[in-house]
Amino acid sequence: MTGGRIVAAEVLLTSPGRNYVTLKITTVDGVVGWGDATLNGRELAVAAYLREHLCPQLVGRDAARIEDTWQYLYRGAYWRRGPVTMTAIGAVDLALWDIKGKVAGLPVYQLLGGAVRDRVRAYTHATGWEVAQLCDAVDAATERGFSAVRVQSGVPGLDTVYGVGRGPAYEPAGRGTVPAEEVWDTAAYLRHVPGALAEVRAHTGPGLALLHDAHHRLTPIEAARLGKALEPVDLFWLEDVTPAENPDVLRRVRAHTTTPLAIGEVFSTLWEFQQLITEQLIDHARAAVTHGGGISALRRLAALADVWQVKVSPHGPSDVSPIAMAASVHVALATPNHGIQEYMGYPGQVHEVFRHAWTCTDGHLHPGDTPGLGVEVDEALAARFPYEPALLPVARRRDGSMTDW
Ligand code: GCO
Ligand code: MG
Repeated sequence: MTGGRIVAAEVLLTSPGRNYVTLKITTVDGVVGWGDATLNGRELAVAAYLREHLCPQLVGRDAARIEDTWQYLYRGAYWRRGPVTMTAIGAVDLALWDIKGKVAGLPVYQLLGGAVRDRVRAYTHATGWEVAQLCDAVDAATERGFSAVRVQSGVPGLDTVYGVGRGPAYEPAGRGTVPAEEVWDTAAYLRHVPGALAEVRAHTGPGLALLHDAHHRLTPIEAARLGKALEPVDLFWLEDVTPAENPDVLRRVRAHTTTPLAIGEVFSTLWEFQQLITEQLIDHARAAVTHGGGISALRRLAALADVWQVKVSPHGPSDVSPIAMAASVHVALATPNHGIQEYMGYPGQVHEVFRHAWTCTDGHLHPGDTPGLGVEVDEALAARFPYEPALLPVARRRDGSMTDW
């Protein structure tokens, strides 16, 4: 049995604490595959892309032909690449791997060649407006068993800072149809962050892996300066130092600092990574499994990255659904040059709507041994949490001009 023809492809929207878009593919044999199609703040664009354009093409296709379907949808779009297209293709790819695993009676990592490690190292987030609070949050993470923690601190004079929440958990997307506006001041950030992170390092001692996300906000020379200033902190990585559009600028950053760099959560295809990898401008490729075109695409990225000693360390905030998290962890378990998996955790009843076999214990993830991806969606429960518009914030400089959030 190979899985048979696809007889239905449907899109579900649910919001158990935050919005998720889910693709459900059913075969003639009654096998169901699940894919994550969530693109934070632009959910309905992907839902429409799937419903209007891809689902009708999927019905009647052979569910077993994963790579052929990927090529068909990618090349067939003509208007290829881009986050909406690639998230939709990624969702289809995940659902088809889920079906293949269920038909074979094997977890997806076995189909990818089997485990190359016993468990997948994860990092989680710690945030604090004040350094003391941040150190407490780091301690809370290490008490949960994490050996790697992303640290984001408040900046004096700014009321809102990327990555730092007002409540117990940080969730950037805000409800409503108009985005929240934040004020950003790079000079204040650069004055404060090296000292704040040095205090965190003094608090933790040398062993703990510390990560920091600059969230696309710096110019090349500012990024170089920050990387250099952070060298004594011994970061595991400094993430998204410059905006994603121009990879060439990373050459300047690299010329000035040995702080490891991680980039790629907003990338959609292998080609956006090509120069960063082949010129060794980054140390970690941060693709998200769905946003980057699925398991099939992430494996291609890992193969290219391996040649250049770059690690693949996928994106894993709360907007990467438990289905995509499962897919990411299956790939991680079976991929030699996997680096680390981000695990932010999930709000609300996400774990009940998406019942998952993957586990996060002692700072490590494991996909479990359930056939397929190992996630089943409780559709009745999902229906009790209807989609509500939510958007990521936008950012302005102190003079009111727009900048990168
Ligand atoms: C990360 C990311 C996220 C993004 C979010 C946007 O490294 O986890 O930067 O926090 O901001 O995924 O939707
Ligand atoms: Mg990031």
